[in-house]
Amino acid sequence: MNPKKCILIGAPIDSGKRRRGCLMGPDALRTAGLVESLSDLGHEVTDLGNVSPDIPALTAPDQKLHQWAENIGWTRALSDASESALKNGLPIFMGGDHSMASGTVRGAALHAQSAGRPLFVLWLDAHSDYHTPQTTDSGNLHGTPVAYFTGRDGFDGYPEVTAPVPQDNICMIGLRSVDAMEREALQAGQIHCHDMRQIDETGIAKPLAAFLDRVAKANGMLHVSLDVDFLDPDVAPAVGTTVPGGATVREAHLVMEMLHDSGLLTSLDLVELNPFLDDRGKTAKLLVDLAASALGRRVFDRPTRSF
Ligand code: 4U7
Ligand code: MN
Ligand code: MN
Ligand code: MN
Repeated sequence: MNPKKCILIGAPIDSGKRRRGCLMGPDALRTAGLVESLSDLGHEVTDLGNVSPDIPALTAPDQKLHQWAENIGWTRALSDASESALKNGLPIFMGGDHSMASGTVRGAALHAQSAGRPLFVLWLDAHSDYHTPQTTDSGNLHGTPVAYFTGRDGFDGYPEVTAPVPQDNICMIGLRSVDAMEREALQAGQIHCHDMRQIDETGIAKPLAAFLDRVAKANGMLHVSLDVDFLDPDVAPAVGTTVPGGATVREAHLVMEMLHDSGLLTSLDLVELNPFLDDRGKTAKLLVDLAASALGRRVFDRPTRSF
């Protein structure tokens, strides 16, 4: 075991969409035992408490955009928190809806840039979150973080993206709800997209192993953003945007176990948990177990002997 300094940061952001409840996510993850589960593995764990943003006095460029100023405030605050936590350890951001990744990834990219290393992003999600403020129909900004941190246009008023994540450094796994405008942009670009059909056909290990190989060869840093709706709603009901046909419990654990074995993980988001919709804490507990797998929980050391 290689003990890490895990830095837990609460991000009770609820402004990325209209349905409320993600603000309770950090406390649900605490209640489900995130600190204890990671300490039990031998890590040094610090909970820094919740970030609280300054909200600028700004109006949205378009009325459809929900809570534009709040999202900008959160992006700035979480970017700063991410950049500074990465100097001291492995930040784990407890969300909060997915608009928080605009901040966490921006900060990680700035840190990587000053460390002289490339940043890679693993996006585990039913959705690609690749809308710009112009292409979104819902106006919900939790559908836009990937467009923001790759440097797409339309985010005037947001902190400038001086270290955009190169599209080729991003791998999305779990996709099964991609809007027409997102698909068009993804198909014209370089982001590695693996939909659930491909996971059915090849298994989840294959595309992940190929991506991790690339991260290792580039001496990259690796930010992982885990959206609850990556998982099948039967096993993870506590999310507003359920899409049937998601990852199984074992597929998700295998991803986390492979991340641990790779030694490449440098920051992690746990996002979109809406405890208001949970079933006796089962989704919160699953997220805690997944984080534990990513930080080294295992049944046996591999390879196991044959019985
Ligand atoms: B999440 C959606 F239309 N694409 O833009 C949109 F399907 O962070 C969903 O992945 C976005 O949960 C989902 O509103 C954002 C919709
Ligand atoms: Mn998402
Ligand atoms: Mn999603
Ligand atoms: Mn690929």
